[in-house]
Amino acid sequence: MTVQTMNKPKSTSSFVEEFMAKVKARNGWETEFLQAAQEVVESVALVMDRHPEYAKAKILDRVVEPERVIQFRVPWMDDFGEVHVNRGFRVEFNSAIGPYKGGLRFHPSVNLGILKFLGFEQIFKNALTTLPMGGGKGGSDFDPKGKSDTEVMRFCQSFMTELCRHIGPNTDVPAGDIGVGGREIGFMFGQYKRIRNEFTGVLTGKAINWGGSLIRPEATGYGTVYFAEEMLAVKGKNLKGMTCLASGSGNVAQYLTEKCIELGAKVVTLSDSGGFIHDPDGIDTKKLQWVMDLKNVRRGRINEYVEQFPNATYTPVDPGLDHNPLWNVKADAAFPCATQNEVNAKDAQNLVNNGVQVISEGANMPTLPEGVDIFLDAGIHYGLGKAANAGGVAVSGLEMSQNSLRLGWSREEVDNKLKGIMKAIHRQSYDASKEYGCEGNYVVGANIAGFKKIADTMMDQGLV
Ligand code: NDP
Ligand code: 2IT
Repeated sequence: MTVQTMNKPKSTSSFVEEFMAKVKARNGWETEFLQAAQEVVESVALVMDRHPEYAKAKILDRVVEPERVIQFRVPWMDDFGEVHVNRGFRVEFNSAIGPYKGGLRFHPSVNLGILKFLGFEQIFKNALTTLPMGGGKGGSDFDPKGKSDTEVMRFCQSFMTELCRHIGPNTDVPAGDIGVGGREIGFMFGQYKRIRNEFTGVLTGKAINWGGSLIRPEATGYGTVYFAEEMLAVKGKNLKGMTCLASGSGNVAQYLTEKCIELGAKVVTLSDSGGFIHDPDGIDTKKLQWVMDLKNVRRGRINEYVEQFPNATYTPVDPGLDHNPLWNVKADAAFPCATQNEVNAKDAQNLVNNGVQVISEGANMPTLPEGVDIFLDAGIHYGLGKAANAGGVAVSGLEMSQNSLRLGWSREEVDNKLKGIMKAIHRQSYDASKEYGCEGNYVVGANIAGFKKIADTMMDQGLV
């Protein structure tokens, strides 16, 4: 972020430049990681000014360096007897406040730079949840699309055969992310249990019959909506009656839509990597049920929506465009729920020009830095992913607690805890933004609140 505006910190830009030059020299090719690091370093520069003891202990230098990175070969055989070789990773980034915790992503785009950005974000996100979880992320460049259940099972078993040496309920507890849902968690849990001969809460996002938590599938989407409600409440507003845009049509987008419907808001778009649908009548409960069946059971594509509901339109992705027309649909609220860097400066400007009031990010780092600047300059409520989508990992933390207690809480109990956590994340972020002179700037607030918890803990624990 380069523009200095009223609600942004007047930080010592030379500190940021010098520090980031060192990070770039070591990680030059990891563009997403550098993007994530730049945002945090800019946000916490003022904290470093006020806390010379952090600089002396090289807290920031240590925070940008993962504690451990594991990379491994994942060989598997398809249904036709052909051998494939994928790459598996686990980035164990920071264990200051608890066991490494974070999802696994299976997508052909996965590489170390992407997993380092996700693991880095996870450190601060998890710190904000108020629960004792460190930060980690993993995954593979395996593409589950078009694979049979047996192929996915063989892949998951091969992946876990190596990963199981490195994880454990008190060490590192993975969960789902893009391309990893209940089916994959089941296959991986089965293999872990078989090899290690232990039934433990080593993964979260498990099914309810074997140690899962109620509300975990819903948690990220619900939490993202709760965060939007918290931001709006500051100005005495709420989502009721608002027209909303969502991208993606996976786990996060589906339950986000469900919660919007419940709160009287109207979601009019969903997407996948092929394009987006626009349903001006709104996606109601029945239509959402159809989408869930399409995506989770039949594993189909979102363009099928318009055959079923002909009032809607489908717009395929046009790689020649400099913007995504999804974000140019007029709306009051927008929820990016697909992937990183899906909202560029033009998209952000289109949203603002169309009068959007609130953005709450279900995805991790979906908005490019120039887009973030546009939202902040426009003074709209902008909830960055590491605060807004923390409900998913928060309920994963509650799943770990239930596993340790060997009991399960009711839907209401977990949902109430989730609401309380989202409120707490909002409060901490808001208060930190105010304390550092940028009231209402959740980027600065969330990064500072998360970072301070990690930094103070690392100070307590000595040079490790
Ligand atoms: P899913 O795999 O369930 O769904 C992902 C959705 O995003 C699909 O509709 C997919 O379309 C679309 N998508 C994925 N990659 C791309 C891409 N490169 N370009 C365009 N569209 C894409 O994943 P989730 O819903 O779990 O995750 C969505 C986002 O939310 C991710 O950023 C994830 O990191 C984040 N998140 C997830 C949490 C969770 O608990 N699951 C928690 C916190 C954040 P297609 O099918 O065509 O690939
Ligand atoms: O990005 C995320 O926070 C997740 N994918 C969820 C991680 C978790 O451990 O539940």
